[in-house]
Amino acid sequence: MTRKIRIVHCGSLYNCVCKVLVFCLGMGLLSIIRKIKKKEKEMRILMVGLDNSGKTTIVLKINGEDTSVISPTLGFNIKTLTYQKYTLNIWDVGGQKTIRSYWRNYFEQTDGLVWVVDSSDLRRLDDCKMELDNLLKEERLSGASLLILANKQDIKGALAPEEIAKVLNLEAMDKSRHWMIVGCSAYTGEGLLEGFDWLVQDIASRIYLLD
Ligand SMILES: Nc1nc2c(ncn2[C@@H]2O[C@H](COP(=O)(O)OP(=O)(O)O)[C@@H](O)[C@H]2O)c(=O)[nH]1
Ligand SMILES: [Mg+2]
Repeated sequence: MTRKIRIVHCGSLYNCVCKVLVFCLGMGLLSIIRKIKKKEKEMRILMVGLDNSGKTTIVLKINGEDTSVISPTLGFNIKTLTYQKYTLNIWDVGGQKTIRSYWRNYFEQTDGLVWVVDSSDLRRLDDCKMELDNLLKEERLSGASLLILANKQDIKGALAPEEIAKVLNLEAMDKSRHWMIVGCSAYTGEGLLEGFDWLVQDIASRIYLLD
């Protein structure tokens, strides 16, 4: 009887020790990851949106590169750049219909989402709304700040950011989401800094809260 009790007791003690160990390990790992991220002040930004909306052009423009020759992105580009006092790892992923299902491979550890809209492509706005709605259902992106860039404002007939916001029904978005919409042009550069300044500050206020 005593022995039985002892065995049970030992078993639960063993379980307990294991749980504590796993917990400590988890916390240790988490704090190490936090420290590394904090030290380097890194942010992971995912650029998504329909193909031809201007994602690649925007990344080049922000980085001060030539935007005159752009070819469609078939896989993805990663651009690492210094922005204010932060290092941004920008993942620019191809948006063609056939490869949109691969977007999910890039969701992990995303701090900021940039959803780019071609404001002059009125025909595909429904498609754009549907893809954005699907993306925002993704659990792994639930904590990411969302910047919506209403791009190609330099084109005559492009919808203003307020109109794009209406079409995308942004006001109906989950209240916990941090989001902003900005009108921009990857050609002239208008609006890009305003948008990225907001994004970087919003992420910093969450991740680097204890600075
Ligand atoms: N007029 C205008 N054209 C743009 C702008 N941004 C991108 N483009 C053009 O739109 C096309 C698609 O751009 P790209 O960056 O490849 O789009 P992505 O598929 O979203 O990466 C290219 O011909 C660009 O030159 C913009 O702000 N204004
Ligand atoms: Mg591209």
